[in-house]
Amino acid sequence: MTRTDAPSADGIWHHCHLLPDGNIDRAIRDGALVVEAGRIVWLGPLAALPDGLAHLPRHDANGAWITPGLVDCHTHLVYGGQRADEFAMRLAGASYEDIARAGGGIVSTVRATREADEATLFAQAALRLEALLAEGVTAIEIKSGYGLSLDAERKQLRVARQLGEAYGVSVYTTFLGAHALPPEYAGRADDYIDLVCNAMLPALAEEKLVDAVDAFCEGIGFSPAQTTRVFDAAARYGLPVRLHAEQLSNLGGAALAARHGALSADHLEHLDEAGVAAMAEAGTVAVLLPGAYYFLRDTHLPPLALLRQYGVPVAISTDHNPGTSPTTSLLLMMNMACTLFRMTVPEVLAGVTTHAARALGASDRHGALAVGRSADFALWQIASPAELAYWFGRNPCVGVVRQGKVYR
Ligand code: DI6
Ligand code: FE
Repeated sequence: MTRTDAPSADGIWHHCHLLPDGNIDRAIRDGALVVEAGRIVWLGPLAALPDGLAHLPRHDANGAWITPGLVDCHTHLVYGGQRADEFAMRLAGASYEDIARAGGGIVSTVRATREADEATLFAQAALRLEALLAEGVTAIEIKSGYGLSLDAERKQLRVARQLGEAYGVSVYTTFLGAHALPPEYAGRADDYIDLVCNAMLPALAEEKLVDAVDAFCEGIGFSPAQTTRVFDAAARYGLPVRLHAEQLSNLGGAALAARHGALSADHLEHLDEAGVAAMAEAGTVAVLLPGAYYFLRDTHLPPLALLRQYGVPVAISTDHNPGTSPTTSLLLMMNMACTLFRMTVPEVLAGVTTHAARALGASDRHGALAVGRSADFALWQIASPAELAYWFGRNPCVGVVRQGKVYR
């Protein structure tokens, strides 16, 4: 259902339990949530509902738990084609790096993305987005990085904006021009970084298509020096930065990101203590991506104990992309963060709400139910919030409200 046909959520949501900020200790049993003009105007125990609001129409939540809409803070949702054959090659013995060096991997998705028109990209991404939205996602980050030319990056970012409009979901765009070296720049990575910094970013920022800037700092991606140039360019346009760091090796990317005041450093399987300390100091969120860890059959765990010890906020996301994490289930990522990364239920609940919102620089808009905010929430047929991390491959979401409209 797109935004134009969705009914209004205005009124009193009752016969429900509320989990206002993902923290089970602050749950409100037998609660009520009041929406007026698409915004939350009151929440609390039903018994305390102010008389002045009691006349509003009622929505019976049938005993559901209501949580803030989930936030998927790291995705590459818009691209052409898919890479199932590459998955088969990896199963037959080729490594992700082997495939990338042989011109497959990211670059094959770049070819398919360049060939697709906006309508095709929209239609393909919309199916994936619908799956995420059916699990209560109300805010999502979408990166470019499969175009790698000004026109093709623009096309991806425009489609990301169009998805936000059509579905009434809050889309945060990230320019990831420094994702991979396009074939026409083979052997000339610094020249490509010039293009990213001096042509692509200025144009796309001017067109208001960019909310944040990211890079892939890795042996098969870009060096710390090249990443620094991208971050300096982002600063010239007043744009926040994030970084794919320490996924396959440790290049000190997380500390580099922290020095630039990054919103987040993401992946982090090879993060060391110096990187953790730098992130804690800068307030940079650690975005962990169990889907990529699982799909690459990685065995090098991100340093959860150190992240806890230093108090670094940890977010969880799908990293939806065709190469390393073709999942459309944030709930499954919550379960996998528990089983694979040994995170706790309270940690993963925060990881898809408050901490994920912070990774987007949008803590004041997403990740919590609060008076004055846009009505973005999900209804779940569950007896305990732990069920959100418990089931895998089963979706207990029974209703979604996005931007004040009821979707299901
Ligand atoms: N890390 C990832 O996991 C994705 N991008 C990145 O920088 C993978 C992208 C792909 O293989 O298409
Ligand atoms: Fe990614």
